[in-house]
Amino acid sequence: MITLMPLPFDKSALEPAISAETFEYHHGKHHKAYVDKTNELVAGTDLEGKPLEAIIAASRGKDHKLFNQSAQVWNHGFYWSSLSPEKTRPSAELAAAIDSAFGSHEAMIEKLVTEGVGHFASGWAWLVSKGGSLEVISTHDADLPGEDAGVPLLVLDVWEHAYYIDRRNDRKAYLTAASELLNWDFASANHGSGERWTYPA
Ligand code: MN3
Repeated sequence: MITLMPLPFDKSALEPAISAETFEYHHGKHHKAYVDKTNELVAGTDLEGKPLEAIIAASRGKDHKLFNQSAQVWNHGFYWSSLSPEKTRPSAELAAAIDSAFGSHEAMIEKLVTEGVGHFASGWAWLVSKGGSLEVISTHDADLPGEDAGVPLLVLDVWEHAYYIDRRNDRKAYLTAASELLNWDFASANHGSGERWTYPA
């Protein structure tokens, strides 16, 4: 069984940037629905009981319905982990990589927000570590960076359900506020390990 990963903070911990009501829907309804649907789709198949990453890998490019649901489970777990009410800073190694790739921390944040604002329709804006450097990329709908796209360090959800309650159609206001809540301890751990985060079993 794939489980609904608990939020790593209280649902009101990121107010006013992201409201408790947004998390009630986004985690309690949207994320939960992706979990329930994934379990429903793998029930009775040889993917039942397999780790989420195995389900995503097996369905990518083959079973769109299962890929979309299972990838969304992973993406949301990664997104909750990418946010923090604490003031965090990149590790020295990650800070150096950010300066080298983007010029400054502020320029990297601007690139991430711009990528999210410019992304057409639903998707995700990612900071990834690829081939010894860092990149900002976006993916459509439920898609997540494949093995050839590097190791994800952080993500921001740019689906409307991430911000419509708080910001209506103002995606930029949401992304700007969320960019100040990024969990740099999480990003630094992903950067340091060089391994892809795994969804909690
Ligand atoms: Mn979402």
